[in-house]
Amino acid sequence: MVFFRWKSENDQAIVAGRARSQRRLGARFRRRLNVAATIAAATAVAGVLTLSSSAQWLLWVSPWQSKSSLGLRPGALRQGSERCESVRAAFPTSLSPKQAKELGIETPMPFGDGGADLECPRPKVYTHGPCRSPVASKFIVPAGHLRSAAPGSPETLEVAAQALEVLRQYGFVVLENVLDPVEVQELEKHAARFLSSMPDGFVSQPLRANRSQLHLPFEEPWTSDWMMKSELVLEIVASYVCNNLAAGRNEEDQQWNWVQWVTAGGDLDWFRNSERGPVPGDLLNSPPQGCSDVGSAGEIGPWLGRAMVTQTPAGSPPQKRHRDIILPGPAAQLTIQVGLTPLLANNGPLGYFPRSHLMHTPGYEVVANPPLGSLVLYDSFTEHRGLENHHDYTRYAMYYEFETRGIFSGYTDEHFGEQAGAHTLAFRQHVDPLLRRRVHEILEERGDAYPR
Ligand SMILES: O=C(O)CCC(=O)C(=O)O
Repeated sequence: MVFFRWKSENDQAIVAGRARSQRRLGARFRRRLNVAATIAAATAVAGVLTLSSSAQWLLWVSPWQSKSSLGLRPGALRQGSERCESVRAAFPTSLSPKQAKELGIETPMPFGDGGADLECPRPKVYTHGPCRSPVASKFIVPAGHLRSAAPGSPETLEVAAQALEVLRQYGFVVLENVLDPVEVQELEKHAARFLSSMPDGFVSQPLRANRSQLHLPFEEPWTSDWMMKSELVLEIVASYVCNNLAAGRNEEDQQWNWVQWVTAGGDLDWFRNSERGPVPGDLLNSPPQGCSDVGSAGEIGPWLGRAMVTQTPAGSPPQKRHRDIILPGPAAQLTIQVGLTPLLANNGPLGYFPRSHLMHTPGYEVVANPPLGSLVLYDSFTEHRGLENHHDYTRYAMYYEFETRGIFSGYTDEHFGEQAGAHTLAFRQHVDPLLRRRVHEILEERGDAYPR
C-alpha cells in the first residue's frame, strides 16, 4: 500500500516561513507554494483520499524521493532499525511482531493489520442476490448474449459502449454473465491448488485485512483467450484508459496536474489533451522501482500490467475503503475482477463508492455480488474495499489490470518472487499485440495525437 506523501503541515509551515523572509521568490518556489496550498484546499473539498494501493506497503515511500532525503531506500526497513521503530511509532500496528513473523512478514506494515475497517458500517446496496436493489441496476450491463456473438459483432461494440458509459460515470461496471460459469468454476480449483502449493520462485504477499495475493503463472487456464483476450474487455480498456500523466513526470508534477484536473471540473477527457502526454527524459525511459514500465517511451495508452489471484479466508474482516492507485488520478489503471468463488453478500465481495473516481463522495456503497461468469471492471482510482467473509470457506478472485506507463503501482518485478517477473512479461506479450492494435485504431479515430 502506498504511503503517499502529500505536503505535510510541517512542510507547508517551512515553506510559508521561507516565503515571509524571502520577498523575491523564484517562479519555481512560488509554484510549489501554490501546489501545497491548492492541494490542501482541493483535498479538504474533495474529502480525504484513502492512501493505499494493493502491493505498496513494501514501498511505502514515494519512488521519487531521493535516498538522502529519506535516509533509506524503499523496501529497506530492517526489523529493529531506528527507521523501523519510527515507522512503528507513526503507524501503530495491531499485529504483534510474533503474529507478523508467523505470517512471514519481515517488514512492519504501515497499515497494521492491513487496513481492517471495524468502524460503523455504511449504507449498502447490492447488485444481485436476495438483497438486490433496483437502485443498483444502473451499474450492471447484461452481456450473456455476447457469449455466442461472432468476433467483431455490432452487439459487442454496443455493449462496450454501454459499459464505457457506466464506467466513466460511476468508476466501475458489472458485466453480467459475460463468461461461461462452468469454465470459471474450474478456475477456482486451479486457484486453490496454486495458492496452496506455490511453485518455487513464487511468493504470495499479504494484502490488507487478512487477504493475500499472488501472481498467476503464464499457463492454461489463466491464459485462455476467452478471458485474457476478451474482445469486450479489450475494447473497453482501449477506450477508457487515457491518463498518461505519469509517463515521465515526477511526483510533484503529477500532483500539480491532478490539482488542475480537480479544479478544472474533474472531466475524464481532460487527460486526452496532448499537453498531458508523456514527457521525454529519464523517468519516461526508465521508470523507477515500483513505477510501471509497461509499453515503450514512444507510445501512449494502456498495456497489460499483471494477472493475479487473491484469497479472502473465512472470517476475514472488511477492509477500509481505499484506492489502488493515487497518482496520476483516474483513467490510468483499469482493474478487471473475475470472481472465482460465487460472490455472495457476505463472503468477501467488493464494495464500490460510485463516482469517487471523479472525487465525489457518495453516502453509500455498492456491493457487486453478480453471478459466476460476470466481471467487474473498476478504475483503480475508484474507492472500494473487500467486505467481510462471514462464511467458513476461502473466497478466491482473479484480477488483471491495464495501465499506462510510469504509474506508481508499487509492484516490482520481484514482488511475487523471483520467477514472477518472467510470467508478467509472458502475459503482456500474449495480450498486448491485440490490445495495442485497438488502442491505435481508437487514437486515430479520435484524432488524438500520439508519438509514433
Ligand atoms: O478482496 C479482494 O479480492 C481484493 C481486495 C482489494 O480490493 C484490495 O486489497 O485492493
